[in-house]
Order: sequence, then structure tokens, then C-alpha cells
Amino acid sequence: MKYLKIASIAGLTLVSSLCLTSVNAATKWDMPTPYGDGVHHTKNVRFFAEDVKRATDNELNIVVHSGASLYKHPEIHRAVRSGQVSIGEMFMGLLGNGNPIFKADNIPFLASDFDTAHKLWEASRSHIEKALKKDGLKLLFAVPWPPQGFYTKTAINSGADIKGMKLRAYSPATSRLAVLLGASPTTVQTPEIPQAFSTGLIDAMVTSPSTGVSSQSWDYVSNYTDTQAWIPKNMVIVNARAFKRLSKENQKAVMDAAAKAESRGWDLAMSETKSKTKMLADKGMNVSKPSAQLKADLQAVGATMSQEWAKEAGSAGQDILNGMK
Ligand code: PCA
Repeated sequence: MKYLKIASIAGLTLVSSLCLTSVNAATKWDMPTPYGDGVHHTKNVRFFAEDVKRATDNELNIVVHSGASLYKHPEIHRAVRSGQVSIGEMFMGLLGNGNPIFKADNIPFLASDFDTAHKLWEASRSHIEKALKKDGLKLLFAVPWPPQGFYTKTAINSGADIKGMKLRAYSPATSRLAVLLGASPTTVQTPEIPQAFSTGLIDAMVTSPSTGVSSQSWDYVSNYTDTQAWIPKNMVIVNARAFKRLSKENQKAVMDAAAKAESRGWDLAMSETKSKTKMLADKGMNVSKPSAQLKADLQAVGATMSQEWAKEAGSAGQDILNGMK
């Protein structure tokens, strides 16, 4: 009624403001991501943004800012949580200090092939969702990295060979692993890996063939030992209030695109494992399987970390372990 009255007084003005309103209905979400354009995660997130744009008829435009160009990796969680941005991607295990649930996929040999990793994810998903919800966040999807192996200057044949190395860490669990191996951990995010090697801050790292390729590891180390020790994941999270502001149809479009991104991402991770491992060899790296001794030593450390984790994660941890059986 009020509008009608205004319309009768100033009809033209009202018409133009209505037009503006419909133009403004398009929403732009800036999306910080931590990793560079060459890795499958970033490719997958860009496909996701395209799918969302198409499915919402251009009403939701997700603008991907890759390679930690908008926020540094450790700041992305807080940026989404506080609503500085509506959506972001991050490494799940980075939140492991706040809640052990987030590091379930960083434990050596708890889940080191894609099938088991997928089971672990199915068993942990509801716990991760719950933990994120407490912070006003909503999980959209999670995608794994290829299995993790060791990059060293000299060949390693046992756990003792890693002792004393300056080992790069990228999460609380990888710091713990370094300590248990008698190495000294230094936290370095992916964009700084080349500099950390060249300045001698680190002389070894444990990560995927993807990150080995994106950091051009062959410039600094010559051995890649394909231990396939664990399969960590990235997750895409959204600010729950921003999500609720979307229309019901657009919320559904986002969730559908997220489900599609998750299954595409797992496939991409598997092909990435093959192609990037091959690329390491093509670049002249000595790519090898771990010796029985090295495997046994890493498994022993993995068993210690599993026990520590189960204790820390309490009943939620137990529920996850039961869910994997
Ligand atoms: N790459 C990321 C996390 C795990 C991985 O394979 C990194 O090295 O930081």
C-alpha cells in the first residue's frame, strides 16, 4: 500500500528504483584459496564457481582468488568466519590445534589409499560439519591431496636417516611427525617453499607430488620417496549467514554444485597422483618406493600418532574409527 501511494506521487522514480533492485540482486562472493593454479584443487574450485554461476542464472558470482593472493592461508578461516569474505578454501588439518577432529586425515597410515581415505571422510564428515557449525561455518565439500611422500637431498632408507633434518611442516600433525622422527619442524606455507629451501630454513619436506611439482622441488632436492603415508584434504567452507541470505533455489544450486565438485575432486586427485609423480621423475628426481625398514619406522610413528589422536579426540574420534570398519 505504501508503495502504491508513493507510486501515485512519483511513479517514474519508483519504476527506476525497482529496476536497480533487480540488478543488485546478483551477489558476488570473493573466494580466497591457498594454492596455485596448477594444482587440481584450484582447477576444481574454478569449475565449481562456473557451475554455480550457470545454475543460479548469474545470480551468484564466485570470484576465485587463488594462490593466497587475497588472504594468506592461515587467515582464510578467520576471514570466512568473520564474514570478511563469504567463502574460502583451506587445508583441513590447519585447524587441528583447535579441534583434533580436523587432523584425522593427517595421521600416518591411518588411511593411506584413496578407498580408505574415502571411508575416513564418510566417517568424519558429520563431525567436521558439527565443529564448523559452532563457528558459524558451513561445509560445502572436501577434496583430497595425493598421498604424501618425502622430499630429501639424500636417499632415505630408514626413519633414522630423517633424524636431524630440517623438515618442513604444514600443520600441527606434520610438526608432531617431525618431532617423533627426531627432525626439526619449521612451518612453511606453499608459496614460501622455494625460498625456505634456498635460504636453508628447511632441507626436506613431506607433501604430495602436486606440491612437489608446484614448488619445483627438483631445484632443491633430488629424492622423492613415495611413502603414501596419509591423504589429507582441503575443504571449502562458507559463512552460514551469507549462505542463508541466498534464495532457497540458489542455496540448492550451491549444494548441488558442491556435491558435484566433491566427486570430481576425488577423481582429479587420483589422476593428479599419477601425472605429478611422473612429472617428478621426468624432471630428473629419483622417485622410489620406501624400503621395508623406512616403512616399518614410519608405521611405528604412525601408531604413536594414532594413539595420541584417539586419546585427544575422545568419543568423536572413537566414532570415526568405528565408522571406518
Ligand atoms: N600439499 C599441501 C598440503 C598437503 C599437500 O599435499 C602442502 O604441502 O602444504
